[in-house]
Amino acid sequence: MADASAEKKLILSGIQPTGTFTLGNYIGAVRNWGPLQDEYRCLYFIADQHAITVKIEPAELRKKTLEAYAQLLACGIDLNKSLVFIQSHVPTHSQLMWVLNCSTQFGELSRMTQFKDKSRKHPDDINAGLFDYPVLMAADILIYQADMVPVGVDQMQHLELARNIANRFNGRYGETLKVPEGYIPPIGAKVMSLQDPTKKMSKSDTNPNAVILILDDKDTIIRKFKRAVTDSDTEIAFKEGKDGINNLLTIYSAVSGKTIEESVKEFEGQGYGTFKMAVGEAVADHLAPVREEYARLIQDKAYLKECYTRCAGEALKMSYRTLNKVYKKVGFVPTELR
Ligand code: ATP
Ligand code: LTN
Repeated sequence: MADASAEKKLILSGIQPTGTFTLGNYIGAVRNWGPLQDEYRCLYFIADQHAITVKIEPAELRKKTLEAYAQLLACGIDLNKSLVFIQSHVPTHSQLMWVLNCSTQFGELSRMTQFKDKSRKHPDDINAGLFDYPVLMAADILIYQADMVPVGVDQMQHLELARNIANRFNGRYGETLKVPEGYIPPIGAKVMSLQDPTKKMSKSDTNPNAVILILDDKDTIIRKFKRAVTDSDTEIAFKEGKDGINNLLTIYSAVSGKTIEESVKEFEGQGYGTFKMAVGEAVADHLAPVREEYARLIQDKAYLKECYTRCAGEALKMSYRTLNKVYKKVGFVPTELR
């Protein structure tokens, strides 16, 4: 990690290893993480502990965790500048979580949209982890005294909760935890499903045509865009009621670096077919280097291990500063063991 980092503000974010990253994860979150590395001190991690709140086979979780780690690096995160680690390798997150649980109300957790959605999706397994998920997320953030958390719009409610927990803890025990800010990208904070553009594009969607994966090949990407659900109109415009076209314009603008207005102008008077093809081409070309870099990295398990081990060691050291402070504030008897 770069030295002058002591004065730099700290950025932290995580992603669950629940599958190959989607274009939504990429545009809404991960691709923004790389460019932040020069200005901020950055910590990114694979949230494997969050991933077990829904059923996942152990062998699959192990495999997906390593794949997610390699995908993060392939998306432009540089280990000379940032720490990238696996959540379960840094036990202090869950230690802090216990304390924070006691500053969190049952009522506020009951109101979390993601909890309600996931409970509806998995009615046979509404486990306590699913309910408590946002408190672990708060601990992930607060344990490093993070200044800013870059996430997609769907995570803002959890971030707001983390801020409330920090404020409540500080109110009760005195200034201890930094209250973090969210960082939402200007374009693409919520990329929608290609099959139902009123729903967010999600890794765990069971319809493969709804989701572009960052490792999809060019033909697959173009095929999925060709099938994207739009509307019965013919105008390429960014307007209320045109969810499918709005989503495609957002995606196109995000990968081409153009504004929505510039994109609308570019396709003025053209048919949906041509437009969809152009979006598919632009996305495939944009993702090609990520795919190549991933293919190289995933072969080198020894390198990946060296990276996640070193980074977790550094993260653990950093996190103890907050954990020790918190333990002292709440009145736990000090020990030489940490
Ligand atoms: P799952 O389907 O397993 O819940 P997910 O696709 O929602 O997964 P997460 O691991 O929960 O992905 O999210 C990782 C990051 O990607 C978060 O910052 C989240 O806000 C962002 N993100 C997820 N989906 C989208 C989307 N469709 N558009 C923009 N950002 C997104
Ligand atoms: N809950 C997030 C993943 C996540 C996270 C975090 C994001 C876990 N811990 C801390 C930001 C900061 C999600 O589902 N996207």
